[in-house]
Amino acid sequence: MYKITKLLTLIIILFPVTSLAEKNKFVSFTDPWIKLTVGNHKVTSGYLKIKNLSNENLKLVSVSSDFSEKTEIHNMKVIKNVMIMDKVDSGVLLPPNKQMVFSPGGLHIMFIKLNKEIFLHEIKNVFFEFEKKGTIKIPMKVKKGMHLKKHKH
Ligand SMILES: [Cu+2]
Repeated sequence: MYKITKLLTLIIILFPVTSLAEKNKFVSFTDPWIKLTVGNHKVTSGYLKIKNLSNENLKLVSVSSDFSEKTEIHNMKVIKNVMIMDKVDSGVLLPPNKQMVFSPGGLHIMFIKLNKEIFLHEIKNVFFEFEKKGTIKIPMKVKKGMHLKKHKH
């Protein structure tokens, strides 16, 4: 009996995130992927397209994962002909029916201090938190990335 109670507690704790992810109708996600790390780099980035399917403004406030110590939303900007990364602290606003594109050379998800090795074609769960809407779990696939010139880490 004790074991069953424990299991039920676990199910109740895990349920909110997964149920929201499966029943989510306010956003759609296209081609979510994570760049395969080179050598023993402890930092990598993730990309995808997120479309707002609702008729109200959405705001992506944070992203998290269980394979990195920190996960941040970054943007690239050019200063004196050199592309640098800029942390986005205020979240990303997504108007109705619009799409936000996370792509190499632009907006991206930064996984910092990886706590385990990631492998090619592996699927990693990443959690996207939307203001007033909650958190959605997105499976992201590990792929080989193209090398970008002038990309400073
Ligand atoms: Cu970055």
